Amino acid sequence: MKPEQLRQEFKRQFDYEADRIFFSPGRINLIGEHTDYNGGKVFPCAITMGTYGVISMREDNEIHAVSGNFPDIGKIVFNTKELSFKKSDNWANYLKGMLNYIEEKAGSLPNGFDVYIYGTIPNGASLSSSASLELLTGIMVKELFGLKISQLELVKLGMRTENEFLGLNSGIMDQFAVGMAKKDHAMLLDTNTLRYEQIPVDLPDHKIVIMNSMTRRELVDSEYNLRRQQCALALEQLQTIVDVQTLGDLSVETFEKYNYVIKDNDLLKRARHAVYENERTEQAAEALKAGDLDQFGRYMNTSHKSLDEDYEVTVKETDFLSRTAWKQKGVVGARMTGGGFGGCCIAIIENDQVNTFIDTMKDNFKNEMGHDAEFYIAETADGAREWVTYE
Ligand code: GAF
Repeated sequence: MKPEQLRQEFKRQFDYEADRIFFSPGRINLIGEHTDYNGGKVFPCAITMGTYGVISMREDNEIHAVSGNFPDIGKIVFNTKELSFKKSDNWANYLKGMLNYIEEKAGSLPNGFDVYIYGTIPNGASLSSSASLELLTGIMVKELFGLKISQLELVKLGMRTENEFLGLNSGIMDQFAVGMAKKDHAMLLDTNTLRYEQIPVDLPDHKIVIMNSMTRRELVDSEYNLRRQQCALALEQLQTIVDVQTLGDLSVETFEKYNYVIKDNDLLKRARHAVYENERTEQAAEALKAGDLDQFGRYMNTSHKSLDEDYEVTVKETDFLSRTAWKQKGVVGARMTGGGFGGCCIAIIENDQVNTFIDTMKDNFKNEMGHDAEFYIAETADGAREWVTYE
C-alpha cells in the first residue's frame, strides 16, 4: 500500500487532504500459545501485514470513520462524548473501546477526527487484526493530540478493550507484540512480569511462511474463554498443595509431581499444555539464540501436537496444514499460530524449497479440504508508529 493511495482515498471520503498516516502491524507467534493468560512466556514477532490509518483533526467533537475493508458499511459517525459499545457501529467498536480507555487515562479528547482505515491482514486469520486496529487507534490519537501516554500503556488499554469492551478474555501477547515489536526480532515476553527480551530472528537461508486455512469455527470467543476458565480451575486445584500464583510458575517437574489433585481429565490436559508449552517456549528461544534452528523446529512441531491433543484448539484444516508441512522437503518446523479454532499455521522452510512447498501444499490442501488455503511469506516489522514504508 502506497501513501499516495491512502491519501487519495482519504480525500475521496472526506473531500480534503489528510495530515498524517500511521501503521500498526499484525503478528505471528513463533511459539508459546495460550500461555499468556497463564502467566507464561510467549515468543511473537510483528509482521508487515497490518493496518494503516490516515487521520486529520476536526473542529467539532465528532469522529467520522471509514474502513476500506468494509466498503458496504460506509462512514460510521460517533462523538468523543459518547463512546459506549454499539453493535451497529460494527468494526468501529475497536476504535470506541480504545478511545474510551484513553480518555479515562489521559483526559477528554479536545476534538474529534476524520479517519480512513485500511488493513492488509485477513480478518479472522489469527494474525491479530484486532490488536493491530487497537494499537493503530492508540498511536494515532496519541500523536494527533500530543497525549502523555506511553506505548506500554496503550498496549494495556488494547487488552482492556478486548477484555472489558468486547468480552474476549485474551491475554496481553497480541497487543504487546503489535505495540512493542522490533523488526528482525521476536520478543520473548514473560507475561507475569512484562519483562521481555528482543531476540534476533536472523534466518538468511530460510523463510517463515504463513499458511492461512481460510477457516474460522463459530463460537471462537466462547471456546477461548472456556479454555481460560479451565486453566483457572486447574490452577485452583493445584494451589491446594503447591504455592504458585499462575500455571506459568510451575516447572514441568513440579506439575508432574502434584497434578494428581486435578481429577477432571479435560482440566488436566489444559493445564498440561500450559505448563509444558511455557517450558518449551523458553527452551525454543534458547535454541534460536544458539543458532540451533532444527531444535527450534522440533519444538514448533511438539507445540502443535500439544495444541491439538491437550488444548484442543486446532481444527482439521490447521492439523492438515502443519502435519503435511512436516513431511515436506526443507521444512524445519510448522505449527498453528494464534488462538486457533481455524486461522493460520506458520512453517519455517529453506529458501530454495519455498516455491515447491507452497505449490505442493496448495494442491494437497485443495484436494483434501475442498477449498483453497492462502500462503504469504512473513516479513517482520516494528511496532505501531507513524508512517513507515512497508509496501
Ligand atoms: C489470541 C489471544 F488474543 C492472545 O492473548 C493469546 O492468548 C493467543 O490467542 C493464544 O496464544 O490471539
